[in-house]
Amino acid sequence: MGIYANTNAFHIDEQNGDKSEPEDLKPEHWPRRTDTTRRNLSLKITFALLGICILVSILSLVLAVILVVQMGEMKRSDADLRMDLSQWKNNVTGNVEKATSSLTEVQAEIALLGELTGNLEKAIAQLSKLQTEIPRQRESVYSCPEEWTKFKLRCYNFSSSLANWGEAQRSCASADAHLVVINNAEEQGFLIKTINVRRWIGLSDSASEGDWRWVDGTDYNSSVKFWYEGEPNNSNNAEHCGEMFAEGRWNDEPCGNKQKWICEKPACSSIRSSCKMCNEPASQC
Ligand code: 2F8
Ligand code: CA
Repeated sequence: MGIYANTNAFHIDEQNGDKSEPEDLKPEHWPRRTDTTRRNLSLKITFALLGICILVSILSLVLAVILVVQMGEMKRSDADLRMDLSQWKNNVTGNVEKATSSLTEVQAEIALLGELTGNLEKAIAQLSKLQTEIPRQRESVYSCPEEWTKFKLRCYNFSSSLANWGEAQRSCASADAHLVVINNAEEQGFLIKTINVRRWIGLSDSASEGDWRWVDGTDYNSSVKFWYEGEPNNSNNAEHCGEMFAEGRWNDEPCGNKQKWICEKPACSSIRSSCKMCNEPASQC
């Protein structure tokens, strides 16, 4: 301001036509004027520097505060992260331990299951054996009286005397039996192997010609038949009783003929009481 003021003063003087220099610009005043200017400049620079220093200090302080705050936050975040990591580690460790424990349990269960499967297989094998053994054992506990032959669970008697069909049937009945009733091929096979002469069997159509009936009520129509070829032929309209030829097949024959016969009755169990069925004394059941 002082410099410009002085310059203005110089111009004013010039306008006024006064060509003389201002007093303070005269050489004798030069040193004094330079010192002031310098002092002013120094002061300005000093103030400027001071301002800059203050500004820098404030900025530094602000930056320091920000840094401190941020470091604090970072420290907190770091602590939080460490805590989270620690918890996560604990969780993972816990889960791994649980999984390991579960795996061990499952492995033990698998081993047990394997053992049980083995035992079950053994039991099934034993059961299978028993299934084949039971019928044999069951059959072994059934027995027949003397002079009777056992086949499956039945007893058979092959007479040595001769009689007509009616007498033969009554003879069987006196021994709690009946003339043989043939129910299947196995039984037929057994009889064929046993006999060597013709014998009466428990079949007749005495009540009505052609209406064949088994003595125990077994249904004739639905059961197996082993008639000889061309039989029954009711030869001479006089054949109403069934016989078994020596070779095994059946024939109708006059009921009055005298010949051997076959009786049949159930076998008796030595375990379960079948006295009524077998009609034997209790002591023998
Ligand atoms: O004993 C009667 C019997 O005689 C013959 O068989 C041996 C007859 N067979 C034929 O005629 C083919 C039976 O029908 C008859 O019952
Ligand atoms: Ca005949």
